[in-house]
Amino acid sequence: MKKILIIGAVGQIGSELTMTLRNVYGNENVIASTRKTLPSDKVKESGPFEFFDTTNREDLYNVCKKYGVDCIVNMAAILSAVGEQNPMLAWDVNMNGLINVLEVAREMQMKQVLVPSSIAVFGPGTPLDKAPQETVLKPTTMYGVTKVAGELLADYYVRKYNLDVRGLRYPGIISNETLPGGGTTDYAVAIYFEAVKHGKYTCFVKEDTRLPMMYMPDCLKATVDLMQADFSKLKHHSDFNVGAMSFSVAEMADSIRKYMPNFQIEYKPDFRQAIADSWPDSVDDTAARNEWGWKPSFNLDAMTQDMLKVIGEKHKLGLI
Ligand code: AKB
Repeated sequence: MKKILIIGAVGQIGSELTMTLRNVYGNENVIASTRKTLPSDKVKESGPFEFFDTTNREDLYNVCKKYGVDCIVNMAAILSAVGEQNPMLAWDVNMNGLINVLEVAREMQMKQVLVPSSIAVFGPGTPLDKAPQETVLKPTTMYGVTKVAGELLADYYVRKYNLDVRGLRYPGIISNETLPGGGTTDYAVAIYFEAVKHGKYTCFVKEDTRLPMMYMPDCLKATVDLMQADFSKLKHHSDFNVGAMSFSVAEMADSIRKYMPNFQIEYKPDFRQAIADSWPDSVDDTAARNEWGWKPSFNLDAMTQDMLKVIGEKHKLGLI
C-alpha cells in the first residue's frame, strides 16, 4: 500500500489508528479525514488532512484522486446508542458511506479496503458465551443491521470484483485518548475518567452486564495485523470475531478498587441496557487466531492499571 485514506480520523479508534499507521507507513502516506469535527493538533500537524462527507461519492473520489489513494480505512460510523435515536442517520452514514467507499475502491482498482464491523451484528439467537464466528445474526439495533449488511456487502465485493476488503467485529474498545461517542460500551471508558476525576461513577447499565471488551493497544494491533495479513490465507474477510477480555461492570469496579480503594459506583440503567443485553458476553475468535495469528495482550487488571496511570497524569496536568 502506498497511500492510505482514513475516513473518520477524529473518532475514538480513527484518531489513534491514524498515528499508528503514520508510524508504520510514513506520515505523508496516511491521509486523515473527517466530516466536520476538528482533529487534534497531533493528527492535523503530522500529515495530510481533509474535510469531506463520505456520503458524497464525488468528494470521496476527488480526495482519492488528489492523493493517489490505494487503500481506504473506513472508520466513520454512527454507533449503537445514537443510531437508536436517529436510525435514518445511522443508515445513511453507515450504508451510503460504505457503498461509496466500495464503489470508489472498485473503480480506482485499489489494493485494499478496511471496513470495521462490531459485536453489534449479534442479537437474540446468538449464543451468549463465546459467540461463534458463524452464527445467527439478527441484531435489534439499526447500527447492528447496518453492520450485518456491511459485512455482506463487503464480502460481495470480494467475491464479485476480487476487491481486497477486510474487517473485524470490534468489541467495546477502551481507551484514554479520544473519548468514544454514541456507543453502548462507552460506560467502560467513562468509568475510568470519572473514577480519576470524581472517585465515583453512575453507570447506565446494570452491574452484572457483561460484554466483550478490548484495550486500545490490542485494537490497534488487531487492525494493523489484519491489514498486513496475506490475503491468500484468509478464508473469512469482513467479519472476523476478535476477543480479548470479557467482564461485568461490577468486576470493572472491583478492578479499579484494587488501585483506588474508595471508588464508588451506582447503577441507573437506561435504554442502552436493552442494547447491551442483546449482545453476547464473549466471542470465539478461533478464525482470527488461525487465519492471521490474532493474540491479545491486555487483561482487565493490566488495562485498569494503565488507564488509571495515563488518565491520572492527564488530570494532574489539568488536561481533563
Ligand atoms: C457501540 O457500543 O455501539 C460500539 C460497538 C460495540 O460497536 N462501541
